[in-house]
Amino acid sequence: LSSLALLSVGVQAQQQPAGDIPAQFKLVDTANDYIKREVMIPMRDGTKLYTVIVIPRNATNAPIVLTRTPYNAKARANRSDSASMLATLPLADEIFVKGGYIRVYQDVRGKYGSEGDYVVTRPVIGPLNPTKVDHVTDAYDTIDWLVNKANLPQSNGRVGMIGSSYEGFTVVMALLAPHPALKVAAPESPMIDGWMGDDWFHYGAFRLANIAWLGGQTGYKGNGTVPPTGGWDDYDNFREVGSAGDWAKKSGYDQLPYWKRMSQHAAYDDFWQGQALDKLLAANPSNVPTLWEQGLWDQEDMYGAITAWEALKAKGKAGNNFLVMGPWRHSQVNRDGRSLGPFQWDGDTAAQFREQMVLPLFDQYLKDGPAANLPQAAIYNTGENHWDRLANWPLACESGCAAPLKPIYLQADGGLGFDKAAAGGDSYVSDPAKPVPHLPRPVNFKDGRWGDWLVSDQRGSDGRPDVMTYTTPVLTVAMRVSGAPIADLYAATTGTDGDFVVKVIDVYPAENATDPKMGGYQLPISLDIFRGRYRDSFAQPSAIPANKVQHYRFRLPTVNHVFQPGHRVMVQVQSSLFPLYDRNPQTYVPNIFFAKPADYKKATVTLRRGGATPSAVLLPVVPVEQAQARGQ
Ligand code: PG9
Repeated sequence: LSSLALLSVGVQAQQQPAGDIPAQFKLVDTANDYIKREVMIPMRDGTKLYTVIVIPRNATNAPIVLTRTPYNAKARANRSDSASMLATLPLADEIFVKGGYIRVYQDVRGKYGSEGDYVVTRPVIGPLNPTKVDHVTDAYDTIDWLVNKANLPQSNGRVGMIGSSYEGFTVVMALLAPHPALKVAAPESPMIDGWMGDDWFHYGAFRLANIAWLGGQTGYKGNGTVPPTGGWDDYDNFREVGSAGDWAKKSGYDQLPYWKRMSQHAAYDDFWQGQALDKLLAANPSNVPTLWEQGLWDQEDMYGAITAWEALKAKGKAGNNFLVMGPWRHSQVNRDGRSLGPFQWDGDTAAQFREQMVLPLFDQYLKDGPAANLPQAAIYNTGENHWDRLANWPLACESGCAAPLKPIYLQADGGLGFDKAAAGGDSYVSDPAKPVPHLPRPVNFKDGRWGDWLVSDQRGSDGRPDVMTYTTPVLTVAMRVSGAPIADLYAATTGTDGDFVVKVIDVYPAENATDPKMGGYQLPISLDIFRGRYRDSFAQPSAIPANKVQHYRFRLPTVNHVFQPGHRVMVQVQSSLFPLYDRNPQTYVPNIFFAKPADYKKATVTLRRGGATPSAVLLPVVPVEQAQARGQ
């Protein structure tokens, strides 16, 4: 028989199957070094929340680490399909897996596998939440279920919570009335105040960059798509459409309830104040040992962790609240922390955080491990490239610190210095038709530059006629800044509204033989935007009187930096940062979300220098040797 004939005999001899997909196919998982359970945990109102519990196979008396997420618990607990718990869970969980912890991820109510209604960063029960449930009760009920031996016999009855951003927000919520079994917490870049400086606004300027999140997150219960923005350059896409409200209408976002709520609350009214978690924490300070983490260049939640930590410190809770600020973008703390943009750090700083700070604290409180001995604050020194362990933080501030803030003044001819200058002014035309881009164009929010944009070289905007640049001479000795700078501007405008962006920049020496492209790099160490209508009150905006000098004072993000000899200090001031922030029409309108095309007008802005109106940035300057003594 030929081989072909043999083949056909074989085929005839076999029974033709009905199909190759069996009715049931279950992988045998006895080889796994873990057990994965998917359970629906009932809340006090009967709603059941989808929860993934990953247990080391032979665990007994193991502590639990819980994350409550709006980002798909099933996917969060599945980095890869593997028989190994280490490979199954995300990178940041490796410390817990090696430590024998039980790891739990839960979908918040209304998202992915969980029942109930989803409300964006659901406020606490009260005027903003008429239901009987919130993240405080849901965390409590979840922990109550988890520590019940009948539900999870392998646990030791102790729980820690951890999570970044929205997942950090749910950690903080749990702290407002913590379950007694919640023994330790680590909110990482938590969303604390969506208006002041976290995701939605910064001092009233609306963040267009975050808008797509709403579509994906609240358009659908599960995975969703975001509408296309148009061409590659989001600068053009958003500019052509007009106001943020026009953009919402064009993309259909005006159907989304949270968009409607947010756009009706453009000012810092009860809606935002009632949700501000630093205020709620101050009113309900917890005794749960808490490690607050914030990236020094966090492009999404730059405000919350440090503000919450400060609120608790002011309530006398510094003893069990620890602050860590690393050289990280948003949530980088859960990834690789060796570099940010072109800047290389001393090893994997994110792994150092997880292994040397989070794990010891969790082990101490969840496993009776040795004392973690964390300092009050561990802040990365971004000029000297090492961690500073600080017994007291900040080193300089307006009052009550070892050192006061020191004004560095805008001077004539683009100068900057500690001496008050003669009276004068610098004018520029801010044109909403040509706003200053936050990154060199084309800017696409998904072009991979978003995460690092806060360390981007500011030569991209330096030299524009609508960007005022002030620089010190080359430093001959090192200058250290440790704390939060304050922008302190006096300015007049021909408009009746306007924004102010202030950047504190470290200018690198012009020549760098080892890495030539870093020669002259303008590294922003701290920058923020302020919407002028809120200069007197965040809750009650008011028109700016045209051509009258006004005072604009706002706190900038915290720094711990050394300007090295050979470097220069630079301050840049401008009136837009687009498309990250929506454009101020520069004509006072009741609500900028709904500004009309005719409202967008050029304005001439004059920054005052010296005399009775000495524009400055108040810098937290501390002696280098003092900081070194404290740091080591
Ligand atoms: N920054 C994201 C976010 C948090 C809260 C509200 C909206 C967005 C996040 O990374 O989760």
